[in-house]
Amino acid sequence: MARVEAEPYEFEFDPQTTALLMIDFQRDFVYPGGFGEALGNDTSPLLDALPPAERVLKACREAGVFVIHTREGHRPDLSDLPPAKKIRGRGATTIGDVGPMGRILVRGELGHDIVEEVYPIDGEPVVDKPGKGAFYATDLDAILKMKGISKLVVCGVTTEVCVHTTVREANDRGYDALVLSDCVGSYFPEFQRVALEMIKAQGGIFGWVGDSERFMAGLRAAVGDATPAGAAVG
Ligand code: TIU
Repeated sequence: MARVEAEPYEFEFDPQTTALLMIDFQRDFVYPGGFGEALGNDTSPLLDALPPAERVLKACREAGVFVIHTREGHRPDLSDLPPAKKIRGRGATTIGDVGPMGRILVRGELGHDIVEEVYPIDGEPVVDKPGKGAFYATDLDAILKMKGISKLVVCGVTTEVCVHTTVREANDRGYDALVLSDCVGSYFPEFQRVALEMIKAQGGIFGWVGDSERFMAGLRAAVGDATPAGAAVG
């Protein structure tokens, strides 16, 4: 059993029944030219979450922790895009329109795909989701159940939107989630702070908050430092 210092209290997990959930690290959110910028945001704060998330991803791969990625986006014919989502914001450029990285938030386009720093490797499922939450209209719950997963460690963007929605959905389905504060990013510093406060308030009303260093220290203590890079444990 691994133990991680976290708030509101220690997060305990068995690496064999825990998944690392990498939420929506897509060019459309992280880089200029995508959906994030089309909504009027400066995307640069999201880049700060990438280096620690990359370190956590590497540590989990080396420890044999199951890794799963998500992407928010829609079918090229936009048949799964609610009209309300298409027109929300009254922007000049909206989902499905052509941007500098292809059609915005459309599956198969460059901007929709995951940034290279945390790109999935073989054996790591990628869940394509039409909504903010990763459980809505996806097979994420089925995959986690098949793998016997009961705990989630969460990285991704953005903190108060897709990360929050997914952690709330996970909580209602009986999963324990640890959100790593330096591995999640928001366009708004105030939302980043408050979103993390909300998760851990009221005794951890829908999860735990830790950080990459404390998580990796707990993981190392549980699986040992001797694990050769790339080797699966157990
Ligand atoms: N706009 C914003 O903050 N986020 C999203 O639209 N999607 C995700 O958070 N992935």
